[in-house]
Amino acid sequence: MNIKKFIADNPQQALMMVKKEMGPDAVILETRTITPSGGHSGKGRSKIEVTAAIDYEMAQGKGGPEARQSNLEDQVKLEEVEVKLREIWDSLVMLQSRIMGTSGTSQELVYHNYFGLSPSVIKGLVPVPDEEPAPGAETKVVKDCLITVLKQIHTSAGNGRIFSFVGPTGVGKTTTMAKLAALSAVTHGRKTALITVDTFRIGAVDQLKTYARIMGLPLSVASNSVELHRAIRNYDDFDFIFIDTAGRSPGNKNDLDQLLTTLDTGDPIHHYLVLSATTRLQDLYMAERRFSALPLGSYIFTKLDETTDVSDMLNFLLSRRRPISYFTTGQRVPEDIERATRRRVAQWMLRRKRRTEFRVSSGASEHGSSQSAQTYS
Ligand SMILES: Nc1nc2c(ncn2[C@@H]2O[C@H](COP(=O)(O)OP(=O)(O)OP(=O)(O)O)[C@@H](O)[C@H]2O)c(=O)[nH]1
Ligand SMILES: [Mg+2]
Repeated sequence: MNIKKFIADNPQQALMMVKKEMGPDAVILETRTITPSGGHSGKGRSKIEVTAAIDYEMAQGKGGPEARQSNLEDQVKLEEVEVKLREIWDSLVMLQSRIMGTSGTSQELVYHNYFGLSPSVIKGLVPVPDEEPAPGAETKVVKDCLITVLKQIHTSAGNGRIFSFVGPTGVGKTTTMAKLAALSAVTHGRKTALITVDTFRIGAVDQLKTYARIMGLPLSVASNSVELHRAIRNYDDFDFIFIDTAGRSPGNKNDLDQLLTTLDTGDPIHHYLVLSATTRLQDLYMAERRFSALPLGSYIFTKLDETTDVSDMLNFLLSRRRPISYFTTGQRVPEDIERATRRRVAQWMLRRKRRTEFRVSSGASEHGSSQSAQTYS
C-alpha cells in the first residue's frame, strides 16, 4: 500500500493530481480543508488536502478499471459537497459574528436568536461552558441558557406596608394599584387604604373614587408632600397603603421634579416603577433614569397580554439589579395580575418562539405575603 498527501486549490485539481501520480486505482482516504492562519475570517484562500492510497496488489486483481475509476470520482464528489457545506456553515458563523459582535458560540446564538438578548447583556451573563453541542443536544443547550438567564432575574413582591406606583403616562399605574388593592382587601381581608396624588389629570380622582367605592376602601387626595404625609399618618393602623401618582413623561423634567418633591415625605414608601412590556428598550432605560431620582424599590411590568416578544423587558431586567414584583396581563380588575416568578419569565421567554418543551405554570398570590421559593423547570 502506498499512501500520499496532495494539496490543491479545489477538489477537481486534487483528483487530477491523484490520478496523474497514482493512477486510476487510487482511493481517497481523507479530505480536509486547510484554513489559512487567522481562522475562517483570515484573508487567504482555503486549500484542500487529499490523502490517497493505492494497493498495487488489489489494483492488479479484482474490479475493472472503470469501476475503480467511478468509485474514486464518487468519493471526490461527496467530498466536494462536504467542502461546500463547510463553507456555507463558516459563512453563517461569520455573518452571525458580525451581527452580534461576538464569536457566535452555540450559547450566544441561543441567547440572541431564541431569547432576543442584546450582545452587551449576553456578555454580562455568567458564562456557561462553551462546547459544541453533540448532535441532538440542542434542546439541552437551550435549557441551560434558559436557566442561566433565569438565575439572573430577581423577583420580590416588595417590602413594607406603604407602596407607591410611579411611571410614564398610561402604563397602567392606577389599574395595577386597583388590582393589588382588591387582592389585598377583598381577597385576603387586609385593612387597605388608597391615596392619590394625581390631582393633575382630569378624571383621575374620579377613576380612583370609583374603584374605592366598589371595593369599600377609604381614599384620600393629597396635592403636596405635607398632605401626603398627613394622609399616611391617618392610616397608621392599616395593613397596606397604596399611593397612586400622576403619569409623568420621562422627558418632562419639571413635572417629574414636582412629583418627586410630593413623594418625599420621609415615610418608608416602597416605590414601584410601573413600565409597559410594549415599551422599547431605550425608552425603558430613559424612564428608569428619570424616575430613579426616587429610591425605587422594584418594577412592575404591565400589558404582557399586548406583546408576544418580551425581549426588551428581558434585556432591561438583565441589565438592572432591582427585582421585578408583578406582571399584569389585561384590563380586568383584579384578575389580570400575577406575582413575578422565574417560572413565569421562562414562559414569556419561550413563548417568543412558541416552544413547548418547557412546561411552566403561573399564579397570582397575595400582595405583601412572604416570598415563596422561586423554582423553575
Ligand atoms: N391590555 C392591557 N391594558 C391595561 C393593562 N393595565 C392597564 N391597562 C389599560 O391601560 C389604560 C391606562 O391605564 P391606567 O391605569 O389609567 O394607566 P395610568 O398609568 O394610571 O395612566 P395615567 O395616570 O394617565 O398616567 C387603561 O385602558 C387600562 O385598562 C394590562 O395589563 N393590559
Ligand atoms: Mg393613573
